[in-house]
Amino acid sequence: MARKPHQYRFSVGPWNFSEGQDPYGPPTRPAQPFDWKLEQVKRMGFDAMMFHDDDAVPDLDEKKDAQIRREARELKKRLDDAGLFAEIVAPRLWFSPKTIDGAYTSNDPKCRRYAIERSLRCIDIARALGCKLIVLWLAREGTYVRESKDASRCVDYLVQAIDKMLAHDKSIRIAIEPKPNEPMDVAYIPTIGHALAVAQLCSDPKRVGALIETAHCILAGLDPADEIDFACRFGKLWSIHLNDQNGLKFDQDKPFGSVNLRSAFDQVRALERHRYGSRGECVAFDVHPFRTTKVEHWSKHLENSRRTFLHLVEKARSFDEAAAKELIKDRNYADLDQMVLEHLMGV
Ligand code: XUL
Ligand code: MN
Repeated sequence: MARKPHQYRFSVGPWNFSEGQDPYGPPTRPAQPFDWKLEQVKRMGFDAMMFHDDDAVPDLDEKKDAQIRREARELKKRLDDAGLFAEIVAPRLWFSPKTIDGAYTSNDPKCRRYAIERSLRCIDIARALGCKLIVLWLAREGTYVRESKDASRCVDYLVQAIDKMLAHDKSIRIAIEPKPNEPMDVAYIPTIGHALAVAQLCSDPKRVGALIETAHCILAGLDPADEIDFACRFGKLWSIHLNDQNGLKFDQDKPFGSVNLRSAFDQVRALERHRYGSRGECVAFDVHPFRTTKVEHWSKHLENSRRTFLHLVEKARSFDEAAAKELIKDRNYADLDQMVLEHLMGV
């Protein structure tokens, strides 16, 4: 019997309304306050927002715990009033002078301690926001100079940090967002396989899973749809950042499907196969406006990514699985290949 199709919920981060600066030039759009972003998210009809800890409580390193909690509770109220919820909170462990040589894996014990303390405060913020999912993008855990660190010891540092977080709040789950490079030359957790292997060493492996980002998989030379299938097979895909990436260069965060529509279809098909979203998971688009984007088109990349996604959900649901099965039985992959192309072209 066919299963009832489920609805998706969509999430977006304040950083997805970026201003267009790059390493070679200044912003091309004027910075907007958080309330403007909240208004956009509401207007677009998204369901949730993602936060870095300091998106929720700016300059939190300068603030006392009570003030941090108070500001987080005020934000929760604004989200409630807007009919939104916080999907994830992620510690920003790449900005402080204390994370120049890495956060959890810094060679300096004082800096490692800072990274852990900051992560525990991030969990306190998540708690005040009513959010149970902490995301770890391990931006600076890796090397520029191979001989500067011991990669095996760094696994222990990562596990120790995650264990402290798990012990701090028994109700949270942690989703590791792998990325193979940028800002580091070589990162310690480049793929979902690495993330899930680290999860197994933690004190409560059931509470450590993954967040997959399309562009990060492509940068690792991997197929994002296969990464999704792999994580889902372990029941470990707890959030997703759909976007696109044109080959091996800087992290582009292009609109979903903008480079490779077929790969986008395969990613949606993998999500559908595993009923991603039916257990409360959100679909997020970690996309940025092109630098050329005018102020009046500022949210287009998000709305367009969702449009493409929803069209591809229809394409996945209307794909002739029985015909595909016959072709597979006959090892006629040539016609299977063409069938996919014609389905996407609508011919
Ligand atoms: C970096 C990236 C981050 C994380 C959140 O490439 O994707 O925005 O998603 O920290
Ligand atoms: Mn991301």
